[in-house]
Amino acid sequence: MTDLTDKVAIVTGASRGIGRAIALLLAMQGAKVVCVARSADDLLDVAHKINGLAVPADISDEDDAQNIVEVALRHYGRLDMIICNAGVGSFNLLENVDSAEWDRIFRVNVKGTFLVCKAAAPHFKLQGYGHIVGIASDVSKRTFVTGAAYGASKYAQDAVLSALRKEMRPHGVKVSTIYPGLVDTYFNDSHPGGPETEKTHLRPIDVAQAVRYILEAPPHVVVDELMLHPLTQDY
Ligand code: NJP
Repeated sequence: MTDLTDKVAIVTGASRGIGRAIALLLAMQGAKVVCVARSADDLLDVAHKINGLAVPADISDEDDAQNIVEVALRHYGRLDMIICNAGVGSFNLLENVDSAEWDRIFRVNVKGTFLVCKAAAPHFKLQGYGHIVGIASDVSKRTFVTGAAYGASKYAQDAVLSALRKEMRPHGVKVSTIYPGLVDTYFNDSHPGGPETEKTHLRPIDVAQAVRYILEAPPHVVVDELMLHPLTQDY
């Protein structure tokens, strides 16, 4: 088993939803967490709770992405893992998808994941270990009506992570991808915690527990992919 005590983890999208739950759970295991999101206020709140570091940043900006890794290394002197969780989405029939909205979704989900991985890869390679966990989606592997833009971005994000897994394995670096079904978060302007989502959605902590399981795997084991759904979800 890999002990997370004093390991340094970057969590993107840590200000709310799944990323927040991951940051809190990793900190409970003794990890030092670098919390990333654009909105400083929510981020500071999470970082304060876990005595972690808040780094307000837009992952789709290359300078920001490089800076996240540099700040983590400068502040803690090491970097062990990155959870590429930040993502956005909206759902519309293809003919109604605004091209600016298409660009926004791809900029965060695909380019953002690419840029954060690009910033971390040389460091992980050099040290000969490291772990990147990407939060993709069950719709990285299936299509649905109104899902052309979001689904395409999640297929592309999955391809980025899958290629990187093959590039990094010879260097001792793990890349894992999680594919959750519906999760009760603020995603696409949702309001979590309603009585109707209790049975229909996973909780953010369910995904965080999957991240913990993957990170705690023994050094010789890599969990390539992990899919989880609420039991009631039809897919
Ligand atoms: O969404 P939400 P989730 N740079 O909206 C941040 C995937 N997923 O937790 O920047 C940096 O509660 C944002 O903060 P802010 C989904 O695709 C979800 O559900 O201030 N950070 C916030 O902290 C995504 O990859 C479901 O707006 C950026 C966080 O991201 C991941 O789960 C199902 C950013 C989003 O929190 C987490 O989403 C599924 C940027 N450019 C996959 N843009 C689901 N909820 O049902 C956003 O299969 N953030």
